[in-house]
Amino acid sequence: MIAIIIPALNEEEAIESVIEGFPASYRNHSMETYVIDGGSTDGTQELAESAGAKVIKQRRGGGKGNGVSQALEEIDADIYVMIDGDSTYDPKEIDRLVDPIIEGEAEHVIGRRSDREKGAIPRINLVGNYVFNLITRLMTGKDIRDMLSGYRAFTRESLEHTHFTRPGFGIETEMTFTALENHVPIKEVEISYGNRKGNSKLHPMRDGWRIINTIIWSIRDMNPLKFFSTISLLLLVLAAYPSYLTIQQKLSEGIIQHPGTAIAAGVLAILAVQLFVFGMLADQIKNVEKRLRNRR
Ligand SMILES: Nc1nc2c(ncn2[C@@H]2O[C@H](COP(=O)(O)OP(=O)(O)OP(=O)(O)O)[C@@H](O)[C@H]2O)c(=O)[nH]1
Ligand SMILES: [Mg+2]
Repeated sequence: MIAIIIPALNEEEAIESVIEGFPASYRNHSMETYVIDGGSTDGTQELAESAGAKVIKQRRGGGKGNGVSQALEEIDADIYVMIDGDSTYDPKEIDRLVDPIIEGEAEHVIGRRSDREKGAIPRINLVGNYVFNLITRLMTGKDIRDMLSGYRAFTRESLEHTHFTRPGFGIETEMTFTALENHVPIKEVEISYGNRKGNSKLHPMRDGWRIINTIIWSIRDMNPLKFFSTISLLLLVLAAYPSYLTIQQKLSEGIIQHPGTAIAAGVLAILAVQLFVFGMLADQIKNVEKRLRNRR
């Protein structure tokens, strides 16, 4: 069974067209559409039901992330497809996401929004997206171009060992990173993206900050050594200049005239070494965790 999961909060202008856009079955798989409703006060719930979806009421806190994780716990399916309820993604492109799974090419497929209608993603979000994807590529070495995309498909098996904790718009980041961390075969496919109907629930600053947080903690959990040694390296670079000044003074004048500079250099260097050692320790803890998990 393929379960379509649509998180929705006050999407009465768009919800029907999203639900009705999906076929009743796909390549011998039956399909069921679920709307996880975050407490809509407009006609979203009634319209979703009359369009043929099952409506699940979000019990757990607010935010898209809480809604999606509740839905994943309550719905049992072989393949899950997640799509926004604002009519920005095209249900007809479901084949692009699900085919790689059915054909055994991937277990987590992200729709890369490459064919975009003008203005569909505001400029500030485009800049944010670019930076977030760049950091992710640098830190994971994987060719991820649209990790924040809300249109994706994944298998039930790929969710093993996952437990989503991000309440709001960090959920996509968390999904991408947990898939990478658990070595789930991941693939991006090109999809189209249009202007939304109704009002946005995304606050670029607040949600951008949450996404940065999710990225930072995901990288720490996934690769603690890389995380801590990157910070350690930055501190060493910062320590280089005061160290240079101190050595130069000592060589040219025989005494250190500005002890403050020397202390700053020393503190930064010690911090750098400590963080590196801390990273090694965290890496070992991570290895123990992995071994325990594999034994289970
Ligand atoms: N269940 C649930 N769904 C939510 C909640 N907040 C937002 N959503 C839904 O999550 C989906 C994505 O939210 P959007 O507001 O479209 O966010 P976005 O796609 O990043 O931004 P724009 O489309 O550019 O406005 C939409 O279908 C929303 O209705 C919530 O608290 N609970
Ligand atoms: Mg949207």
